[in-house]
Amino acid sequence: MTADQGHFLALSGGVGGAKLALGLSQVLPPEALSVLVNTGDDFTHLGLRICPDLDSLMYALSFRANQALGWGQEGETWQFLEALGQLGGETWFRLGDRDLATHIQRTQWLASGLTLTEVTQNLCRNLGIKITVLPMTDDVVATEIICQSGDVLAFQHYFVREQCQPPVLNVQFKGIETATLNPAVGALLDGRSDLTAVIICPSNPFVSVKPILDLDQTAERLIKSAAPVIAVSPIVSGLAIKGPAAKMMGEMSLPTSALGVAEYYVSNYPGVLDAFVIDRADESCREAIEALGLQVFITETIMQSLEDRKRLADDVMGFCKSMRA
Ligand code: FO1
Repeated sequence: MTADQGHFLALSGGVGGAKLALGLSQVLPPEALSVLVNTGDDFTHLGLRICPDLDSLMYALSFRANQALGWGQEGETWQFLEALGQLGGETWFRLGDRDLATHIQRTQWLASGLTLTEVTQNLCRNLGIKITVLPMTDDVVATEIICQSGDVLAFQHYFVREQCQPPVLNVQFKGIETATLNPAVGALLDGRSDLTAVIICPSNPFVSVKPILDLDQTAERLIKSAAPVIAVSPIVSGLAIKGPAAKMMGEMSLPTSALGVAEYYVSNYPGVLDAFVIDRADESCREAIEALGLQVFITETIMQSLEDRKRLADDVMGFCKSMRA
């Protein structure tokens, strides 16, 4: 892609989103890509401000991500955690020695008065990341799980400490009513720059993408923006989502198929999406998704290697070119 192709904004959360964001960072010049990241999973633990989706993305972009775990850093050691356990500290949320440096440095910069955006810029610069990584807001938005028992759990307490065991009634994003969308993104979406397209990465539509779309009129800004919006399905029907997320989505009768995700976006955010990317395994859903008014693109969407990430990113660039203006 040449430098005159304008600017791309990717919306991302979790590991799936980070994979495509890495691919995009490899096929676009750094000044052509910004990634807007969910911060609803963030929480304060042991006095440290933890931002899992920002960290998954930064570690992916700087080739430090722990591929096996899906979070934290490659080649991690656990001396701190072991010592903490011996002192009777909480070890359910596993903090590796390298990962711990991120949380300590971020917490220190926040305490000195920097915004989360400024902290993220500093961390990215020191990690050698050249694209723009933006927290969705500098305010605090906390994803909370409302259990069928009536208990309300912080996301990490539900997802990691309780391992998604408590049956879920609903999810709420505390603070979202008053939080402000990152101003840098407001400029991109409100037409004050050459935004070519918005790419919704293959992240959990409910837990990772919904907080971003619900924040400060972001969905409305996307509709008003001239830039087309394309989403990559996070679910390949052939590979139903595994583990705790599947249980949670099942309990909330949320979609666990590519078609279901398309229906979720169109019914909850009418007018936001222009196109939807599905895997070849879901080719049979093409007509049903087109009937929702979406342009459908089909390719390999499963990303295991760096080559896969780059290829999908390249395909998405091609799709952006051919999307109806
Ligand atoms: N996920 C786990 O399942 N167990 C953990 O012990 C764990 C620790 C952890 C530490 C730092 C970090 O940035 C992420 C961590 N995660 C852990 C993953 C995290 O809960 C999820 O990646 C996101 O919240 C889901 O988007």
